[in-house]
Amino acid sequence: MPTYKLTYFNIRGRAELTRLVFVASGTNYEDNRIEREKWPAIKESMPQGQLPILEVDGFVLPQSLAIARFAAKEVGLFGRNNLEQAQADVVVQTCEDLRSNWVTAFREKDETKKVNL
Ligand SMILES: N[C@@H](CCC(=O)N[C@@H](CS)C(=O)NCC(=O)O)C(=O)O
Repeated sequence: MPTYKLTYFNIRGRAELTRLVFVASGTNYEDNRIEREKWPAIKESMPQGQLPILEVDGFVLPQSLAIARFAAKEVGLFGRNNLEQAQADVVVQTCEDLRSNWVTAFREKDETKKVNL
């Protein structure tokens, strides 16, 4: 089994789906949480200047949805045929829609608009 190190900020955000994949499958991984004040010092060393990244035996993968899909494949949660894999993709995409909508609501200052989002 490879070693997995997931690096993200100390929030759920774009890393939570991959964390859930690892935890649900009982897979050992390092949950490396970066505090915001330390981010500027390491940003330039990230492949796309953003988080999350997943290190797999030292190989660095960026992009949260690619990471989540990869992790699910690694641990056997990505389906046994094309239809099951499409269902897994539906879960990935739905989680991303929920995350994105939550961020929009979180940032909305107008309480009336926030309720109706
Ligand atoms: N498409 C990328 C977006 C990554 C992204 O926007 N990461 C944000 C945190 S959610 C980030 O690294 N922000 C800090 C920065 O851009 O300096 C993904 O899904 O991983």
